[in-house]
Amino acid sequence: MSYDTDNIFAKILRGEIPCEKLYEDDETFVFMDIMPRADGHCLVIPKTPCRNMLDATDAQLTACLRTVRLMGRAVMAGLGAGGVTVQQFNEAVGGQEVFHLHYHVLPRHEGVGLRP
Ligand code: DGP
Repeated sequence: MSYDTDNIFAKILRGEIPCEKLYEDDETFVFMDIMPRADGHCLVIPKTPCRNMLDATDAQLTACLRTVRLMGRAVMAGLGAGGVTVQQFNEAVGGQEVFHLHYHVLPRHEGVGLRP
């Protein structure tokens, strides 16, 4: 499967679509999910083209997971979350809707389920 340079997250990276940015470094970018399933639900993406985890380089995976860990620690400390759920989907059959690699970081609180 190829990478579509017109996917929504590529447009966000190019600044063509607005987003609520939380963090960026040389390799990754983090912004709020437009349809949050938990308070503080954000998305971690690589800045370089990558369709999903199946075509990611080791460097892209390492950079993304380092940022996922950073955001996980941040929501535990900053939002008082009791835990963090990390989700990642590959291809339409696997639940992927936007075809630029992304990790969902979902802050969790005791007794509070994820919204649909
Ligand atoms: P999935 O590929 O299944 O992981 O779902 C894509 C996620 O991206 C979904 O939680 C909603 C979010 N999303 C889709 N379009 C936009 C957008 O334009 N802006 C932002 N911030 N999030 C989006």
